[in-house]
Amino acid sequence: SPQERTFIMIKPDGVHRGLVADIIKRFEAKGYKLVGIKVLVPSKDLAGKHYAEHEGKPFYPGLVNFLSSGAVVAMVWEGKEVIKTGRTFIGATNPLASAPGTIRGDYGIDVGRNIIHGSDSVDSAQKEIALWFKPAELAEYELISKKWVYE
Ligand code: DAT
Ligand code: MG
Repeated sequence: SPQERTFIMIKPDGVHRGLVADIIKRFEAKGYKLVGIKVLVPSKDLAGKHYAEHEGKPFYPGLVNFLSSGAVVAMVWEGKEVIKTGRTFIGATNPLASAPGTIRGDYGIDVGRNIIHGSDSVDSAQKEIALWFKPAELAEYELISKKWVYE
């Protein structure tokens, strides 16, 4: 769809390493619109729900513990193909396999410290946005730059 939304989250390692501004800058500079943002320490319950698709895998408990171990920056970004572009910005799950220029490729080494999460489909984006944000926390507005980004 022309104006889809994705859920992007800077994990505790990304916050501690001071990468928040760099990550936001990439989405902002591309032309995408920020419609929701907040900083929080996720509960284990919230972290577990977020990663429910991985329940039962050996890395799941550590993953949930890690996500709830510190502050995260949860965001919703909007724009044309933002789900796919967000995943491209982020890079491969394993930072050592991520191309330079991607967020994980530029800043990460171990898979359990891969800095950032991004929705991987329209379906997961809808579920994740609903899990992390109330509708009233998402801003409805039009960027003045819209006509200079889209033709
Ligand atoms: P992604 O975050 O690229 O969507 P995913 O959904 O497959 O990757 O996994 C979610 C997170 O779980 C991932 O960001 C890091 C962790 N993870 C995935 N595979 C792992 C593995 N083999 N060992 C340890 N952690 C892993
Ligand atoms: Mg995933």
